[in-house]
Amino acid sequence: MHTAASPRLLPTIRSPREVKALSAEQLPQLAREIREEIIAVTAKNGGHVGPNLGVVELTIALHRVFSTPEDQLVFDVSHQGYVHKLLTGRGGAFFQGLRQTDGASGFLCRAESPHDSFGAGHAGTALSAALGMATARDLHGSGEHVVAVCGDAAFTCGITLEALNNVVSSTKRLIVILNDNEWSIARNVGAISRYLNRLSTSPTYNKVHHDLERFFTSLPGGQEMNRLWVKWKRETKDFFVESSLFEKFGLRYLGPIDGHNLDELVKNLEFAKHSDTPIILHVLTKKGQGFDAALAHPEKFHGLGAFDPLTGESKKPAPGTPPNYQDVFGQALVRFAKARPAVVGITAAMPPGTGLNHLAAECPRQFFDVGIAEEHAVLFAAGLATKGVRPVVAIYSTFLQRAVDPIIHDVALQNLPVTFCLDRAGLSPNDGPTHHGLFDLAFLRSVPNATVMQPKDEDELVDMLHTSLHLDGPSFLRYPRGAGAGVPIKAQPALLPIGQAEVLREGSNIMIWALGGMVADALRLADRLAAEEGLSVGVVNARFVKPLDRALLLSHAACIPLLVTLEDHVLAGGFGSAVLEALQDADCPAAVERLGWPDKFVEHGSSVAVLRAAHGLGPDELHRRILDRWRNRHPAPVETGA
Ligand SMILES: Cc1ncc(C[n+]2csc(CCOP(=O)(O)OP(=O)(O)O)c2C)c(N)n1
Repeated sequence: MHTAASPRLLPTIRSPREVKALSAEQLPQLAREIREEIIAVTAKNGGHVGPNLGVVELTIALHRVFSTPEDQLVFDVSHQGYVHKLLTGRGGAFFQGLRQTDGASGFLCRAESPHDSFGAGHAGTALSAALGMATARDLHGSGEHVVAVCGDAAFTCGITLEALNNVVSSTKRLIVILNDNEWSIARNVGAISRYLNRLSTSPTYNKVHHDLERFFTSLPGGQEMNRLWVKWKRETKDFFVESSLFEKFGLRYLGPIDGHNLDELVKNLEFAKHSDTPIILHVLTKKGQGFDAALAHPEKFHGLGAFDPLTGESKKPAPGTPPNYQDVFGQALVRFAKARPAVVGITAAMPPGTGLNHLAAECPRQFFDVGIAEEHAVLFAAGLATKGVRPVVAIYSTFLQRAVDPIIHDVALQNLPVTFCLDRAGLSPNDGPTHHGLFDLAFLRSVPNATVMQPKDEDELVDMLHTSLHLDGPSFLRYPRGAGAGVPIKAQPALLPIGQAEVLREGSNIMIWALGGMVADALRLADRLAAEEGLSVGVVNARFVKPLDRALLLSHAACIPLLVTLEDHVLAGGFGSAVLEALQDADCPAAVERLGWPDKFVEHGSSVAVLRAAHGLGPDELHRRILDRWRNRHPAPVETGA
């Protein structure tokens, strides 16, 4: 805690210049204040607590040694960028509004600050982007430094390895920080993770290399001696000590480095800054450092909602809150997997987020966590499916964007029975554009053999999962983040007729074809339009985007003056587009009002309701838009005098 004798430092930091001006003795106090601020703000707003508490010293050291925005720091995922924000003029009220409307984004964002050289939210992008920047710098002949900060789980991403394969052929100057805390969201998995663990616990490896390099470069003419030493090391290959994997890719390796020791970090970064070959610094950090609750529960504190800043206890949901879609899905999958051993679940590093943690706990042999490797997850499922296994691949809508090619080329083309469960379809409001799931229909609708569906509630989700496990080809279920509608789950799931919509309410003036959770909105809109305007408004639960219930659609188009489509997806290529195409193909000139997300990236915001209202999809805006369209076509009769 700060005292009268030590005034707070954080409020005085308006740019990295002030970080550089502090004395080394003041830095631990700055680190303490940053941690206090991060805990206070995330306790209120939720966020990525553990990853940020783990990089406090690393980020301070980066800003001591490098000078943004001239130098570029590229953070992988960038969920660990809060410290960087606090040191680059985004503290105070802006940071206190983290992940809220008009507050700081939870990720780096080029539009937010010139210090954010690259925006992100998906994993594994930093090394490729940084390599592009370093190569552009070389082409321009400018001298800035480019530093990629990658977590250990980023190295489970194929893209990171593809970038690594290209480093030495692209540039001589690139600094890579491997921020190794042994955790992805869950514990990191796979052979690379085990390798890093061996590397960081080996007492002989690179301490020797590192000390010698530092010794050489401290001597007059030492750079040349160091160059010869590095050359000799390369030529003798593994003669002296085991050479690291990274050296085989042509990067100089330094480490392991204590990621909470500011002095050690600064010295190593200074050394890296002058390296004449690409270099990787293996920095060991602890997720949640400085907060006991987060240290004790790294998985929970990777990213979470509001919590008690003293105990770390999560705020309890209001009594009566229905279970989350992810848990309903996860528990239903356990039931199906127990009844049918061929059913397996696959996650790309998101066991709790997808609800597959239930399967992991109850049927571990039928559960696979493949790391942050969505493309591999889909191809792996395709291979399993060729041999009679029934894979269920659970990937958030936004992360499935990574796997479009294997969906088309490896699953759909070969018509393999793989079920895809796309959680977070719709908004992820506090996270923002990197995490909203608003594009999946546009890329799935065009895939031959695909069945694409969205349930109106959690009971129908279980029906759809059950139905998908009886299909001969690929199927895709999309459902939103958060709590279900609160309906009971039937003891026996229903097998849904493929391509058949459900008429929930008949109407003669307007028919709203709604998809997923929007069905509940449609029912409320129908009530209000009836009560306030005297209109007869029907509601259809579309259920299937592909195949669409064309017969029902055409029968409505033939006799109902206005059709409305309502979806939690961008309008371009979405459900409403499918409706228009079907009508056009049948030469049916129906009036259709399409309601969905506009053709722009939707920002982060305090809640779904706030963002919906801002983009014309709040209850009042929807009511007005439907009414405007109705009145456009049916103007009120002009009153004439006597
Ligand atoms: C393509 C993609 N898949 C999944 C995620 C979800 N995700 C966010 S952070 C994270 C783990 C990152 O671990 P690491 O890179 O080691 O960083 P740390 O959080 O441990 O600092 C995952 C899986 C993502 N952001 N992007």
